[in-house]
Amino acid sequence: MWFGVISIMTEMIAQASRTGVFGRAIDQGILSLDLFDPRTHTSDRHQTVDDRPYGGGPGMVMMVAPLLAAIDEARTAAAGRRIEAPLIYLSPQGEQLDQRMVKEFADLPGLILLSGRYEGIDERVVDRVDRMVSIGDYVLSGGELPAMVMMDAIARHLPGTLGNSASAVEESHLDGLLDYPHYTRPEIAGSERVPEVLTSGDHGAIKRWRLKQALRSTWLARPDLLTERPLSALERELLAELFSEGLGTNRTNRTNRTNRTNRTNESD
Ligand code: 4FV
Repeated sequence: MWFGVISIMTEMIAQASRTGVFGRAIDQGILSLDLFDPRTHTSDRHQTVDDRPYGGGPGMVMMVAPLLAAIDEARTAAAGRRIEAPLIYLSPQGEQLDQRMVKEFADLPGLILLSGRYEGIDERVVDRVDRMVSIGDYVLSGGELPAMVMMDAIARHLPGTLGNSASAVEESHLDGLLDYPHYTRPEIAGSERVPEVLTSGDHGAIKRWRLKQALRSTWLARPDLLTERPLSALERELLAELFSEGLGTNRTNRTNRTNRTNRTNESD
């Protein structure tokens, strides 16, 4: 998969793309990244890419010409690779990014990500993008972090990116649910012992326990995720078990940590 990122802070993206899962995926040739800086499409010695907003008001707005030139450069690069790469503008006005959208993008040959700065970009450029995506209802100082969030999430779905494909498979099984709790050595920390099932070697029981815990934390912290996701027979059975074990009663204090303590002594 190919990513073309348009940004006046290309170093930020370059730095992040040299580390972690994403950096390894580039080294392994699973994905490639090109950066396009609108400043390289300016003719004044200050390489001006922003100007004051028409109608007044605070801050600056990114200008049309340098952005359109950078977009053309990115589209030419995509054409050179014979791939269709939709142009995505990262903006709080966009569709909310979620796992479903991430998987949709991961099936594409490439994406062009437009990262704005200042108050935003001239609306005549917004009119030319294929899609707007938001990573959340808050205002950041630039679109670079959202672009990196998106690329990191997508990269995890590309075959070969995650060390062992098992985690990708498992990640897909628990799709739409919150994660189950993780434990590692030592087996006993202070007075807290790792749930016995996890040291039982019984992989069927471990898989069942983990699904049950994922359902439990999803019910407690994000019940909305359960309403929009079809439940398998096993998942319905496990939820019934959880309710019979009192899950429903402590819905009031969904996320306060105290009710996590009775996790371990739950029947496995
Ligand atoms: C953002 C978000 C975001 C708005 C003005 C960049 C900033 C500044 N992008 N999800 N939330 N963008 O806050 O995607 O130019």
